[in-house]
Amino acid sequence: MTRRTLSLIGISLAVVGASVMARTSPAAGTITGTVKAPGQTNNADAVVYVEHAAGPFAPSGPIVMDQRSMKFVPHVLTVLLGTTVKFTNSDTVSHNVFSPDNEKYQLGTWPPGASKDHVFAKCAKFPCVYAQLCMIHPEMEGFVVVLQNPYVATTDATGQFKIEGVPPGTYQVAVWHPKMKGQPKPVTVEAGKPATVDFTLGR
Ligand SMILES: [Cu+2]
Repeated sequence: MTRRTLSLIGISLAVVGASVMARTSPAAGTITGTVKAPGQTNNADAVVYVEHAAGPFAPSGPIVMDQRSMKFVPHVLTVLLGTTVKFTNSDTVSHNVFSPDNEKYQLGTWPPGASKDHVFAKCAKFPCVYAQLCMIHPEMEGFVVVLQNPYVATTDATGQFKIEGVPPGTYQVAVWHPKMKGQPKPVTVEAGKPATVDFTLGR
């Protein structure tokens, strides 16, 4: 093998090395914390999200929102803009799916075991929140929250959340709740480290 061939091999190995580096990217961080929702039954269903992050982001899906035991499951579903949501019916009665919010939709009524897809393709100002209702059962209510990026988590009953895979940077982190409000806060994420932020919601 000539010296020239060897040096070419060296260059291609360096290029392969660089592309592997690019794919693994700098280590991502996490954002964790707690949301308190005073006066509510518990601290669940608060959506904590990064307001804006550099994209583009490709939605994966479809993501299921079920109607089960006369409830929308999950009660709060967060999706990236462009996501297809599959509305399923796991009950023994027919259900309907509609939303009175934003551009509105009425998907119709279907029997147990059937489903219908809907693409959340528009959002003028994030987050776009769609109250998810059923015309047959007025007590049923859920929410679809459409976001600009995938860096989001929903609190459990204790109010804890964990947003994973966030690239290093400084972000505005905001919170949405079905009944209460909170102020966004700046959070700096460092590679491989957990950043923390807490919220106490008000009226
Ligand atoms: Cu129903």
